Amino acid sequence: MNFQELKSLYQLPFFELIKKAREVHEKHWPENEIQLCTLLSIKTGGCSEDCSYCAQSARYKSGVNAERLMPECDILDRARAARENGSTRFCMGAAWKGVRCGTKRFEEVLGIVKKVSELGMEVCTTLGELGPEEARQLKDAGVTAYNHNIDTSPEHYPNIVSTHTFDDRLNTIRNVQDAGMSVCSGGILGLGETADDRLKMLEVLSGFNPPPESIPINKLMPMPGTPLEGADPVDTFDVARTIACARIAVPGAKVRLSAGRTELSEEAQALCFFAGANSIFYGDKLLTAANPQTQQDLRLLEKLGMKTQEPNRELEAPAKQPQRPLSPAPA
Ligand code: SAM
Ligand code: DTB
Ligand code: SF4
Repeated sequence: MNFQELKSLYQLPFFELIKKAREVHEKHWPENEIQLCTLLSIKTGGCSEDCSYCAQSARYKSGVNAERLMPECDILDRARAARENGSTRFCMGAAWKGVRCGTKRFEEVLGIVKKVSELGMEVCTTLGELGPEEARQLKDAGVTAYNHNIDTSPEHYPNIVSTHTFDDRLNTIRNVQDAGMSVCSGGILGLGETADDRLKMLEVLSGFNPPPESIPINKLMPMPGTPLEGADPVDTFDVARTIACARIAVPGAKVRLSAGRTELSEEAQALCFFAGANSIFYGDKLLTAANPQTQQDLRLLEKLGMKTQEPNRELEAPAKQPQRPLSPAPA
């Protein structure tokens, strides 16, 4: 879906936009289900990159200390606990610029992925940049989806990060797709971007071929010590509008209402679900930041009469579609 189409949607009166998104949602996702994903930071802090929203960058005094890769047995304990709590997807995040074949840490991660994948949940990793061979090896080890966010528009990206480029992000995403993993890619609202930046981000995401399997929409959690600690909060209606546009632009994707739910009321979250979000991070902690308590989330889903989704153990990457470019051709 191109920028102009997205802009016409975004500018509709709120209820018209939500109504359109709901129609798409009910057609593609009639089950009234929410996917529960558990996140675990397997390697926290000390990252070489300068993403200005991130508490894990070594450049900012955020109070998050650099840690080593968690031991495999501890990660497996957390993965088992996530499964027992009803999570159907386990996502392991590492504060690295990227990973390289043949290094000790990559071999360790491959071993961890193999074990976690035996538990029967969808296995997602987010480890930074990947080349083609790293992507193949992760896929062979059992990764079903790889999270790599484009975060904002190509134009705004250099204002947020200087240590890698938007094209670097797209290259990794291409390598993930070529290896046959599903792509989980989305962004953050609240980085000082305009509404147009959000729509340009969605234009890029909707141009992926195959389309992203999931689209996380994060609301910036302003982390003390980061350049964005004082950023203005995003209006809830803008969050809902962005989710609605994502739902319409990529109907088959899980749209994940991701970071920032602690700052959204139950009513605001219900609005986001109605607008097309059908997945959440579940568990008291994201990577370093807080998330709603699990009991609170279960109560909310019960109040809304929503079911939790069964795991898709055979998760296949969405099929490639004929003749669609990775990113849209310039107008
Ligand atoms: N290092 C890897 C990378 O950059 O892809 C993986 C971890 S990184 C923390 C994953 C994503 O978390 C980022 O792309 C960003 O979208 C999101 N994120 C990080 N800090 C955030 C914050 N303070 N508020 C909202 N989202 C955040
Ligand atoms: C995503 O889009 N959001 C998650 C996950 N992918 C890895 C991370 C959110 C991080 C929030 C800030 C923190 O916990 O430090
Ligand atoms: Fe590092 Fe990822 Fe944080 Fe950027 S978002 S500083 S790459 S952990």
